[in-house]
Amino acid sequence: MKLLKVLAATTAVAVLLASPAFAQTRIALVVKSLGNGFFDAANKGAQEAAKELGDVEVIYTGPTAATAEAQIEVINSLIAQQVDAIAISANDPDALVPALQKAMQRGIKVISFDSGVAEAGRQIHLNPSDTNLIGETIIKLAADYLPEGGDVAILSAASTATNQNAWIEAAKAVLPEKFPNINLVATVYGDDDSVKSTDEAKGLIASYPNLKAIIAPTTVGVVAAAQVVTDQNLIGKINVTGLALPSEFKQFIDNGASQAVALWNPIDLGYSAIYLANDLIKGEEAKPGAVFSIGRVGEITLDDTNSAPMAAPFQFDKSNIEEFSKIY
Ligand code: RAM
Repeated sequence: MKLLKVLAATTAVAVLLASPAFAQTRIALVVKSLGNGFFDAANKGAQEAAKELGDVEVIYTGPTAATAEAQIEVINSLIAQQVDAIAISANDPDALVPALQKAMQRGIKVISFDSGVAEAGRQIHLNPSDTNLIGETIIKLAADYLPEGGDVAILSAASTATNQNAWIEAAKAVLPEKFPNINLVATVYGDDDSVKSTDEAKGLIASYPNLKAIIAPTTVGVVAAAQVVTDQNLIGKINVTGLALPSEFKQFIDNGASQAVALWNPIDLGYSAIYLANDLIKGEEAKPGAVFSIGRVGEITLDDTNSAPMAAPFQFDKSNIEEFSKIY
């Protein structure tokens, strides 16, 4: 009887420790904005990592609109809650630095993932993939279906977004030499907001009658642009491409509004971000050359800016989007 009671008590304690409400470590996954399927997929991976680690609770949070101001409010509230770490995808590389420095002064570990924070405001940045490779990929996706060349335009996310701006810069750098017949006529910003992205896509189509492709390096913008092309009966005239979440975008490969898009695995990205934040909490030091374990995804080595890239992006087209759309 006594043994049974002891067993029951230990089981109860074990259950309490395993339940997130009693987790010893709280890591906030702060995204550019809530309601974005890409970040929901990253959160899926983050929760998976928390489960594996056992004593970690992931707080999935972010503003409703993808702005730096709104993210600063979220950061201040997380500082007040004394979370152990913040893993953030930034709407602006510089504007978040003072708030994140305050967090670090209070002992909170800070990493950026997906969209980076300037070095002064974080300990590590986890890049989904190599920036130059993504820049070249988004142009190539358009160029592959434009053998004669022609006018293309970029529909981006927020004008201050670190990741999109870096990819666009890299894309522009390879244009003259590698894609001389591709003519980039404009870059516009839909702020990862469906309504604004739709308006911007319509604006591009109205302003550039010879437009042959819209390149949207954002999962929100690419869906909006493909919907506009579909609604305006422009399938076959304007090819929409960029970075897309297969589960949201499959319909536009199926209907021909797009020939192909690319992306990395957002589940692995969120998963790895939590592992990295947890490594810092456990006392590992972020410094150039340091090797960090990211669970089932493997290891990463920090470069001289304490950043590290993950894998190359996958390309999705008619041959494989069905399969990937079931995963993310
Ligand atoms: C959107 C966001 C995110 C970006 C993807 C490709 O969901 O802007 O930061 O990585 O697109």
